[in-house]
Amino acid sequence: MPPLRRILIANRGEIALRVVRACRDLGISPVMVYSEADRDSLPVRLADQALPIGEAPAAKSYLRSDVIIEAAIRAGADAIHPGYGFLAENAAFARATAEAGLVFIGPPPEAMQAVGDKVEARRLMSKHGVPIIPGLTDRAADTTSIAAFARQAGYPIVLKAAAGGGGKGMRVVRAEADLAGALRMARSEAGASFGDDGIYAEKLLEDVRHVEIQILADAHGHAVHLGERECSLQRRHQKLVEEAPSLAVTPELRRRMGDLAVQVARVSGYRNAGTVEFLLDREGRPYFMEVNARLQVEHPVTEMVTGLDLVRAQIAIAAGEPLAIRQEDLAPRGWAIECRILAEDPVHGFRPQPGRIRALRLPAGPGIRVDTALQEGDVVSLHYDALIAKLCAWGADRDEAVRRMLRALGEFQVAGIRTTIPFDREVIAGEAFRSGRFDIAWVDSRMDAIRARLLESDDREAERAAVAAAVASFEERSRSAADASRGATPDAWALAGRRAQMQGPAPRRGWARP
Ligand code: MV4
Repeated sequence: MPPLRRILIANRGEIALRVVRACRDLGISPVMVYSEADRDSLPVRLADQALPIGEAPAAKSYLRSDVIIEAAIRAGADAIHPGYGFLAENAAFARATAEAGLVFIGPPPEAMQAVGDKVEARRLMSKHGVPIIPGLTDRAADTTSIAAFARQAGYPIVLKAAAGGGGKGMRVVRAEADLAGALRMARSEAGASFGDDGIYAEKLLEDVRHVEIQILADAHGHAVHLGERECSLQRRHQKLVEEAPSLAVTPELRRRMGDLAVQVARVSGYRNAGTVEFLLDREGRPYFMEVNARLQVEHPVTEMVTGLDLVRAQIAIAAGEPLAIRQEDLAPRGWAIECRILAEDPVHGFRPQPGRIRALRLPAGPGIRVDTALQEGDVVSLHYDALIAKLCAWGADRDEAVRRMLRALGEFQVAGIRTTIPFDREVIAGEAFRSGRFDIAWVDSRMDAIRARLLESDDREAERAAVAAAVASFEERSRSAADASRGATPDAWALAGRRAQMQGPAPRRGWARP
């Protein structure tokens, strides 16, 4: 297969920029598509070509597969990279891309479908010796089979959508009396969300961590795993902090889970980059949960501890190149942590913070990587995901990664909207994160305490800002009075410079340092 020369990127924001950069590094020409809201965005500016595909709502732009494929043909692209979200795990889009004579940079549609149906996937994995969460391997016709399973396994159980994933349509049932109602609700929710109301049941696992394994599989039957990512720190299925490796994973467990993940890839006919999600119980037993058939948001932490470029690997695999990596050469080096920076206000229930970025200072320096498409003046729109940046810190060990992350969070300033940066500071500096004693329920269980601490530092910052503003205004007035008596007319720049010399930048709400 010939190498790829031009790639259309069917996405936006930081991940579109990530793929533009990978293309540049490979000497491939990047082509962007963009909605009306993203015309002036950084990935659009940095691409060789950019084609408009519609209005801001995703349904009128980034989800229009026919328009995007047409744009790819018109631009002379030979492949499409879907990023994550939008059309990334849409088997019909992958198929239509191939039918248009273009390479889809992702798994084959058949593999997507094999892992997309959770019940089919459970049956397949169970057949091949991959441990699954105890539960049904058939869709439930009514409450009978579920009730029988629950009586034998004990409550609580959880109802899940066969077509689901990522926590959508999940329902915990704590007693048989609640089963019929919960099943009805789960069914209608699944039907409305996925157009498929199939439901099955599992035993509810508690005190568990979410640990996932990154895999790469080429078109020549060779697959490797790149170790794990710890993703337990999340809120309502939105991951907030990820790290690689995981404190809960020993080298033996890494080998074991890695082998399982490679086995999952093999039996499902998987190709390209993918992630196998596990729940890990306190005894260190992994349970297969699902496969994410795409590049993931948190892929940079794996890149930092392996030294690999995952987007480059995706492109090479899609071009038919054999994987040039041997499993025995792979081991995590050092430690990497990612904080997802969201345009949400952590003090007020993570409510969305749309608006214009008035000023931006990005952290940098040793061990720091920032993935963002944000530029000063950009508008964060309610039409899209709240993820505005990913801040990653690498260290030779976990302590160094933590210290660098705290340093970088202190450097990071976004003016104009509130972000989750203060929340990240609380979590990373906290005892639970330092000691590694957290599970998937930790953020929810500690949210009240975290919010109280954020409010406290918010108040302190507001107080400081008010005092500093009063001092600055007083200084300015006495200064201009003195200048006026000498016949000088100080302009705004001179005033600002003088103020900066005396006390640093004018403090503003939302510009707090730790
Ligand atoms: C579970 C579970 C406990 N027991 N299944 C949430 C996302 C989807 N992938 C499956 N999820 C869960 N399935 C059983 N049998 C707990 C979760 C879960 C979860 C899993 C990973 C990361 C965060 C989570 C948050 C809440 C619930």
